[in-house]
Amino acid sequence: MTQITNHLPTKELQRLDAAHHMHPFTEDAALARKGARIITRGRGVWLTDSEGKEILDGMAGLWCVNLGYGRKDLAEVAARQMEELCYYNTFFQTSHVPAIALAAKVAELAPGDLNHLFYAGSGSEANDTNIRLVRRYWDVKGKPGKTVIISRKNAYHGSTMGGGSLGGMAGIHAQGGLPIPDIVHIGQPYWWAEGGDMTPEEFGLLRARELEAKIEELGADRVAAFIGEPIQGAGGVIVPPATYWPEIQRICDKYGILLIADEVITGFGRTGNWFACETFGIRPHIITIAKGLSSGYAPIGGSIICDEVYETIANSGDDFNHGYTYCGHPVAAAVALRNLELIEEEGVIDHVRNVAHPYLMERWQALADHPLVGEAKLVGLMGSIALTPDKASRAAFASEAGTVGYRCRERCFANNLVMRHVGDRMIISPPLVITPSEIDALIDRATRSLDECHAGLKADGLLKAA
Ligand code: PXG
Repeated sequence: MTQITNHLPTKELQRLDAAHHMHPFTEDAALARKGARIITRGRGVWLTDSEGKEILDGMAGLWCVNLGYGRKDLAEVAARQMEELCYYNTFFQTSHVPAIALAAKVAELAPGDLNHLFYAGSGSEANDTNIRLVRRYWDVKGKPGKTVIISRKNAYHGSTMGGGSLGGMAGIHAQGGLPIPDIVHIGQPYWWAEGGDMTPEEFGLLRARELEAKIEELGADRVAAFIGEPIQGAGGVIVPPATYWPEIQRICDKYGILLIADEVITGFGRTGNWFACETFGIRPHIITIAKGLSSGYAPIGGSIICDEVYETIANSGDDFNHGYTYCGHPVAAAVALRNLELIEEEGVIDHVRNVAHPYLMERWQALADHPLVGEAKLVGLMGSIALTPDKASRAAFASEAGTVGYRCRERCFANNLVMRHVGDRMIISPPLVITPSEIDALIDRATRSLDECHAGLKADGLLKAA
């Protein structure tokens, strides 16, 4: 068989990819006809593809490569750890230094009394763990009927049976019998699309109070927890109105419901603090982490657990019957620990707060003057713009949702910028180390793409409101 390397022609790589590699969240036959874009290299915020094009990665991979690509330091740590101890389990009364050191570091960085880390290999796995944790907690507390977890429509919490059930994505629920029992969904705090004539503040309260209504409807003796992303990521970088999280917190406190903050995207500096819970003043019992924990250099995730939940389960007199082969994988843990140290040593979070966010904010907000753009949102380095045919009424397009967003994303691809679309919202989440001149390149390419998209919509008669 031919050795498959970067040196094969793109067409041949695409043919082999289509023949043997089934892609996530993809209509594979359609992709096979088009051919996947093949990425061969990454340095800083830049990717190179198999055609030699230099692409600015406005998404940090998939919201994860926060330190940027090509860090020798992290490669060396991985190599060293593989030689020292490539793997050992943490199941049968054993532990190892990378798992111990990373857990201690995460506990130091996490707010409040979130002092205990249960490892997973990904965000989805960590959220599956969370389902087990909160149900086990209430069972040990003598309230086995408290099993329901309340989430939101258009939330994303992963793609395993548990994670996909917690999420509120209709497309995921439509395949494979999800959601699993005792997971229910309330409305999302998406003012732009759903807020009607209300102010954002009024709408934020309204949507938060759906939680109270749901708890009342089910009975507090049935509800174990509420889970939410501080900012919905995959749902379109939806920043909740300022009134939303304080009201959610009040309701969880009032009814004694556990609060899970899914910080798989927002954790480790994305919003300008170590955790978005600090940015929004949320006091969770559990935080889900993954992605930025290792800047995507190794697959690792976990649940950071508060003292009360941990101690209750730890002192139950029985095992917590849950775990994954790769819980605390030594190579992934060593890489993640070094990643967190680098974030500290290089002052990456200060860079986000004091340099990258203020500069990007100025340029991002100016995009709202573009004829195709309604609102422009940015928290830390997580941003979105709403595309609309009519800003004043916040109208949706007459075309099927996502048609315009997809066209805009195609223009971004052509202009060598990775900017995603979710429906007709464009989103960015660049590496946290992005510099002002790279931000200029991002905005210039985004503006060109918006201009071209706008001209194309005009030419094709698609600038119509629904
Ligand atoms: N929670 C949140 C908030 C996420 O964003 C997960 C859990 C699941 O993590 P894993 O590591 O199991 O993928 C995520 C993942 C997208 C997209 O289209 C977003 C994610 C994953 C794949 C695609 O934006 N987020």
